[in-house]
Parts: sequence; C-alpha cells; structure tokens
Amino acid sequence: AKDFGMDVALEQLGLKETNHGTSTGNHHFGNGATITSSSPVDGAVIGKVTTTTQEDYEKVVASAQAAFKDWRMKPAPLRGEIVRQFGEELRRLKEPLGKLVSYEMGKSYQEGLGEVQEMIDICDFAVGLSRQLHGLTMHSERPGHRMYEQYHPLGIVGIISAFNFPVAVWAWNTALAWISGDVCIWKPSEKTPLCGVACQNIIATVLKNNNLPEGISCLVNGDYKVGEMMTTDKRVPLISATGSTRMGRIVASKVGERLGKSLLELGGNNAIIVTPDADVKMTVIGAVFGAVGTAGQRCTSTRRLIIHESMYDKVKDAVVAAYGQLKIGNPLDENNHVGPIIDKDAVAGYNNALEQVVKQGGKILVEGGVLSGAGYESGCYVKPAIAEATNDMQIVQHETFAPVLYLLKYSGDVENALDLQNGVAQGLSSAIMTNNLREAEHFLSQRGSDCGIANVNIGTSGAEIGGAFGGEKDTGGGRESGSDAWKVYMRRQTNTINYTTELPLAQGIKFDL
Ligand code: UN1
Repeated sequence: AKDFGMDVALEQLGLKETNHGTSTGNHHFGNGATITSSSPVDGAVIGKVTTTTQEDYEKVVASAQAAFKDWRMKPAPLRGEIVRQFGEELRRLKEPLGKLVSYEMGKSYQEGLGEVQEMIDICDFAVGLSRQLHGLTMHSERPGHRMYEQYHPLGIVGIISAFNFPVAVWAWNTALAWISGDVCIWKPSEKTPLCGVACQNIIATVLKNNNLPEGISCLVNGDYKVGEMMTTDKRVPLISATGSTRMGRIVASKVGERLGKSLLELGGNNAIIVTPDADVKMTVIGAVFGAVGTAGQRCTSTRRLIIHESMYDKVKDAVVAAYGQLKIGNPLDENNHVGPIIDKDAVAGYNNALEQVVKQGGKILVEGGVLSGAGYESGCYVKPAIAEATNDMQIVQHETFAPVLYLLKYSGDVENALDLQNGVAQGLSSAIMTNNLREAEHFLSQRGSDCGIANVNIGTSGAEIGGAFGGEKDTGGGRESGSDAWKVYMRRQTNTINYTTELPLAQGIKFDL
C-alpha cells in the first residue's frame, strides 16, 4: 500500500511508533497482550497495540474521574470551543485519517473520507449545540414558586464501537458527550485498533494545547473482556455500544443489572420497497450502493429488495446488469467500487449465507465467490452476490455482514410489502421507492415502517448526522448523533424554588404543626 501514500499517512497520524493502546490524553501505558493489526487490503501488518489490563483500566478510570471534576465546571460553550478545535484538526488530517480507515477497515478511500467528514460534521453540530443545552421552565402550582429543569453532565461515558465505522461512531458519541461535560473512555474494535490510536492522538494534542486534563479522552483496547470492565463498572454511568444484536444483549444485561444507562446501536436487516411506479434508475443506484457500499458492512446496508411483481423482472435485470459493472479490488484505488470484507471470519459468514440461501430454497442470480490471485492475496475479497429468496427463510431473517442481497417479490398493495419489510427482528433503516403520495405517506405513517429510519426515494444507507440515528426492536432502541440525541449524555434535574416566607405543600396538602 506504499503506492497509495500509506507510510506518509501513518507518519502524519503519529502511528510510526508502535505499542500504543491504552492511554489518557497522550500518556500511554498498556501492559496487556499485543494485538497485531493487519490490513484486509493486502494482508500486511500495519502496526501493533497493547491491550488493557485491569490495572491499566483502573488508572484510566482514575484519570477520567479526575478530569471530569475539572471539565464539568467549564462553561458548555468553552467545551464547544475545544470540540471546534478538534474539528479543525480533523479537517487538517482528513486525508491521512480517511486513508487509514480505508486501509485498516477495507472500505473505499472515498468512503473513508466520507467517514471523516461525518466526524467533522458532528463536531460542527456539537459546537452549536454547546450553546443550546436547553431545559424547559414550567409554571408551579404553588404561589411564589418557580420551577424549571436543567441538564447536567453524567460523568464517564464508555464507548464500545465496531470495525465498520472505526472513527465516525466514536466521534458521534464523544463530540456530544464532551460538550455535555462528560469525559469518555473508548474501546474501539480490536479489528481496527490503529484507527482508535490515531483519533486519540488527534484529541490528545488538542487537550494538551489547551492545558486541559488528559483524562477527558481515554482509550482502552482489547476484546469483550475489556468491554466488560466498563459494562460492569458503576463508575461509568452510560455505555454507548455499537455492534451485533448478540453483543448488545450482553451489554444491556450487564449495564441493566447495575441500573446504568445504555445506548445501543445493533444490527439491521434493511429493505427497499420497490413499488409499481418507482423510478428504476434511482432504484438501481440506491439499491446497488446500499448493498455493495462498504462491501455490505454498514448496519444500514440494503439486505432485501422487496419488489412489486409488475416491476420484478425489470428491476431484477437492471440490478443484475449493474452488478456486472462492479470493480472489486484495492479500495485505495479510486477505480474500484468494492474493497475487501474485514477478515476470514467474515468471509466464512458470507460463504455460509450463500450456501444457506440455496439450501433453504433460494436461487442465486449473481454468483458469489472468494477472489484469489494478484491483488487478492489477503483472501478477504468477495464478489457481491444476489439471490432470489423469500422472507421466511432463516438466512434472510439473519443479518450477514457482507455484500449479499436478497430479492423478494410482493403482489397487491403496499400493505403486503410492509408486512415483509417489518417481518424481521431488526428495525434500523427502511426505504420506499415511489412517486405515489398515498403509498409514501402510508409507509411513513404509524402503520407503516417500524424502523428508526424511513426514507422515501432514497436508499437505506448514508444517513446525515443532523437526524437522530438508530433503530427499534433488535436494533436496540438507541439514538445517536443529531436532533436531541444529546439528552442521553446528560442527567435532567427538575428544580423548584420557593421565594415566599410560607411553605405551601403541593397537591393542596395541609400539614399544620
Ligand atoms: C453504521 O453502519 O454503524 O447511515 C453506521 C449510514 C452512515 C452510518 C452507518 N451514516 O450509512
């Protein structure tokens, strides 16, 4: 990957020296076993990080707790100023960071840059929000009393993120948490640990330049055992976790047991409904990007196309033809559309899905397969595949994190398509392609899509940061990013002040002494 300027990028991101892994600010002290990060792009080792031991973790928490005492007293707009500076650094380092995301995770360079852009956008959003952490005022039922509410910081926010958005998901959480006055401990995916170190280096410099306590941003590394240090820790009032539904259930139960808060962003099984008067050209762009973008590894990736029978052959032929144009290869090369998937386990999951769909009665329309030979040495490049299937097949009900798209047919009205769309355990993103006002509004109504995201004439992926992001049912119910998602990072306090010399009781109660 030297040809693509990776060496320079690693240098710019401070990743030349290895043995990072656990840190508060720019203070590194990981003592656990080593994780080697190798690229799915070419199989080469990119670097190493050390994992976090329980003892390291205690140091991290102590540093975060100390930092919180200071940080919570800074006025929120000043905290916003720090996030603004962080956003500026991200602008400056957009290219090297986008490149690292592409190289360590495998998504296209364009998508790597897009991911860093999401970080920049959430910083801008958070800066504005730092002057808008509004509560309400209410009228008291008692004379001479004033009642209002205010939002206070929570404390330490634990962030557990996934490999597929190795930098943006952290930023969505951390930018809002910081302006809220919280401090963060981040456990990035053990599949993309260097993205974590690179981000930590960026914010550590900003904190240092402003003479702020380094524990405002902390990094821990390792597998679920390190995650468990946080999920079971009462000193961490909020855990924000992104990953599989299986992982989310474990996190929710550990955090729930100690009555902590959790924000969960789990699996999706996203569908596009293609109605009789859908625009076929728009449908093809939306569906193909949704299914093969990020090699099918977004939680918002399009897994199912639910096509009206009157459109079925036309849409099928157009999508199959578009798949014929796809170029698979090194994601740093801008001529390619599809890069590798994350690792050999993911390849096994992909192979299994293609095997299962046939076993369960489906029919392959675009043949899959693992690519080999020059340029594909990592063994992680797979061909985006399409199968005709039915919604009740067990494999269609399951989220396979790879480029496998299922075509389903519906007849009659949009109600039937909605039954299929909603007939899965997950509830993240959904879309309808229609020019029919009645269908569109039906889809958006309370008897329509049951997902957290519902789009009209747009695909399922690529949500903007300004809206609340998340989903229902097995997706976990959390909301991150825009709108009023910030409220989960703060605690609400209701305040009532009596400015009389009497003490009237509420509810008209008389209590004479
Ligand atoms: C994810 O896959 O975890 O809507 C997040 C999208 C992106 C975020 C995806 N903005 O596709």
